[in-house]
Amino acid sequence: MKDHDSSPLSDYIEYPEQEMLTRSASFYHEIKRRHSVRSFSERSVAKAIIENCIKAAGTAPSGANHQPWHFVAIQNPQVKKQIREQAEMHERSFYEGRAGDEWLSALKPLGTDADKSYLEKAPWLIAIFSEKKGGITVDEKNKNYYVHESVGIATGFLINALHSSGLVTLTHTPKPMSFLSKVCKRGDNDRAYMLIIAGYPSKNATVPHHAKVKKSIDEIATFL
Ligand code: IYR
Repeated sequence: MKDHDSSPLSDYIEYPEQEMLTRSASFYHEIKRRHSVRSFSERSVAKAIIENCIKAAGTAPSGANHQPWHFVAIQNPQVKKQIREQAEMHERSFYEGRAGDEWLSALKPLGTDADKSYLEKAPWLIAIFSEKKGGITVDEKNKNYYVHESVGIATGFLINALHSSGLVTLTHTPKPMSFLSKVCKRGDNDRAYMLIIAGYPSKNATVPHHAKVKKSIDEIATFL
């Protein structure tokens, strides 16, 4: 490799192969218990837990390590109300026809509709923004690379961290989502990427059967 500043990979842990097998299997069993939940309890969740999960998301790999993301964690009821109102306005027009028949029939087995009461009920909404320009420090305005891919990976880390902490989540992408920039007071450089709803499930939370159908390893992977 070309000359560059570096330090030894001192925090890598090598496990015996048998342990790798059990660790990989137990990770699979843990993550298999993650479900998108649409019915939340109002029970509060400590800010420190959300902070740790966002810190975990912030360790994700990104193009040139520019970390082209920003997370706005919302627990303020007024802000949540604004988000719910705007989201429901867009969702109503989506479900009343804008989505089109094919999309609406794909959603039918999930039972979703324009009611987004969970946006006020859940203790935390985390709005994720992608940043077109940036750099290795927040005050830079250089080009960012692979922004969508990078923010997608960080979002995956965040969902995994929240699940591992013992919370349930929902990924929500109201369409259009641009109102989030305004509500969250983000500037022109930030584009709303996704909204994650996080908290405890309500007592009567359910999982649609459709959501439990996962493709088999043979269907999703090829080994050469
Ligand atoms: N944003 C809408 C619709 C929706 C779209 C997809 I693709 C989903 O997987 C789930 C819902 C909503 O939140 O209801």
